[in-house]
Amino acid sequence: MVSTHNKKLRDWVKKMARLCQPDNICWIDGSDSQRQALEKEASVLGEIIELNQQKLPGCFLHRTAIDDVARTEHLTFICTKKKRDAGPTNNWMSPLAAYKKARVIFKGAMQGRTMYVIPFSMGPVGSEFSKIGVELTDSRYVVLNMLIMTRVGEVVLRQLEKEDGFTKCLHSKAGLDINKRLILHFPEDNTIWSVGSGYGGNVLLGKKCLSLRIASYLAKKEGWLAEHMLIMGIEEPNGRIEYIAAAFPSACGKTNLAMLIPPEGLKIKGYRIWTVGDDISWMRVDSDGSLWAVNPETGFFGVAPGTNSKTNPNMMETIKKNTIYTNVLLKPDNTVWWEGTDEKAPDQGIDWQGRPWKPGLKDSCGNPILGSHPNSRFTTPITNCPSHSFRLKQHHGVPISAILFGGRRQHLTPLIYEAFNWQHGVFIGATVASERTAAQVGNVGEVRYDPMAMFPFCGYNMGEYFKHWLETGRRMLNPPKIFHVNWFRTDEKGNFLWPGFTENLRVLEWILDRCNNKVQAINTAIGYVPRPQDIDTAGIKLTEGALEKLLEINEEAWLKELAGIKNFFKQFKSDLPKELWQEYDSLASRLKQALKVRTKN
Ligand code: OXD
Ligand code: MN
Repeated sequence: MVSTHNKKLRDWVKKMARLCQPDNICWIDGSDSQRQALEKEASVLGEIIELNQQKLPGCFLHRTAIDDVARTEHLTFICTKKKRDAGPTNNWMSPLAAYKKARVIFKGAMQGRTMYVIPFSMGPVGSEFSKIGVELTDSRYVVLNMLIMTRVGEVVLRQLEKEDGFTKCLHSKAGLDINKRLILHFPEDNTIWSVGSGYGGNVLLGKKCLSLRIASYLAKKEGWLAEHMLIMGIEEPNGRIEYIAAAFPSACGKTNLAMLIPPEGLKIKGYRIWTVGDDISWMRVDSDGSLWAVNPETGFFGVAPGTNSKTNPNMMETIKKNTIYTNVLLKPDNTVWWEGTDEKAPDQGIDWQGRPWKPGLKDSCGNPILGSHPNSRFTTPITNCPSHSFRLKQHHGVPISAILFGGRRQHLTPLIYEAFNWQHGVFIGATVASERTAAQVGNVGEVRYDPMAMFPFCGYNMGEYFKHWLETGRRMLNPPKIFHVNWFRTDEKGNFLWPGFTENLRVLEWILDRCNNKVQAINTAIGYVPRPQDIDTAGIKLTEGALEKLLEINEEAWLKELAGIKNFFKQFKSDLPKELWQEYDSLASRLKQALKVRTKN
């Protein structure tokens, strides 16, 4: 029986129980026995399906409602007293209106159900980096996922007795009705309310809601950074490990990059990758004047389709056990399949909607019916990953040598370029743009600005967020160098110019060489670009002239891009730091100058 002396916590649980009226309250202690009992219960009730335990030990399948398969950004709100504090990029509601609206939906929503109390720590328990949350939920699926993604249970309650505050997270599936779905963040109250959804990104409240939206607000207040970034260590041939953090909008290959296996051509040099995290990085300036980072999570919530032993062999290994699959195809032998995995499609199966499926099925409009949803997922422990870092538990995190920003762009941005300095790097981060993918509701393929890949995740005014980045740079003696990468540039026929995946290590190698002042670069209008000969291409076949094309800068196209940037920036009005307009003007004049020189020649 779990208990706590924390009166604030006990009172809050009672108050929320009065609102939601569950039949029972069950405290999650983090033990294997309790988890196993919940797995059994959820299986009996049909909430999860136990998979083939010989082939996939400890693995289960879950299906969400068909209109509940991705984060619903249009139903996600930042609720601050002043609208300006949420900024122009967030949906806003006043706290009063939001609580009132949600309270009606939460009222009695847990009748006939159990309310689970999940005390969790984002980051190693007791570390200076870490934050504690408590999630109340009526979903066993949420409990089982949180047990993978966060540190849960007694140990957190004991820590909470030494600490003051925690993030109050309330979730109910309620009727899983999209018309009564709300994902509400109250940064001023350190509170999250999520109702009407069962999709991970909306309901695993430690993840996007706490670790990014609420944490970014706390980070601004307390002087650190909460970012949508992977963290990886690259062990160099001399045995030294350099850590980088990288921000990419959803589904740009962040997870694949975080755990890549060095390609054949580079293996001979002795590189090795250490995975610290694939999604979120909390970073602090330490007394050595450098930036240090921890991954607050303990698991991956990865996208299944397209994951295979070419794109991500380490992940294929990771998800063989203790994994919860969501919305993938169920095969007759009780294992799972998704589009773009290694094996060819089974002759038959049950699709993500629970219907009989076979390859080649078409809907009434003639479109293929997929076996798994394009945003189907797996939740899996990071320690299953063969490349997981031995520093995951360190309270101090890892020192960051380089920060990468990236987007999915068919044209314009070169394979890699480097910022002139921190301020220029913040401008590069603030102007990241990417083509939309299936991880978000909306039109796939549409280009949108996604500063620092935080557009959907910044819990306050992004103008203030940019200021915070600039200020953080000023506090560092050894700021990480900042780079921008684009793995997705295509030729005129739409073919990718760069092989990507494991081969991206060739670009990381150049980045490390730049961090260690080992290699020169070309000074261009947009930043430092590699000399083609400095990217090691041993063992890959690029088409004739591909590398030059990948590194090409088209000043005219960039000048057109500036118009889009201007419009994007204008929405922040006086909240946009003047330094970013300075960078904008400098870039414009460098581009015009370069264009003049080019046309003269
Ligand atoms: C995610 C996302 O689920 O960024 O990680 O959408
Ligand atoms: Mn993400």
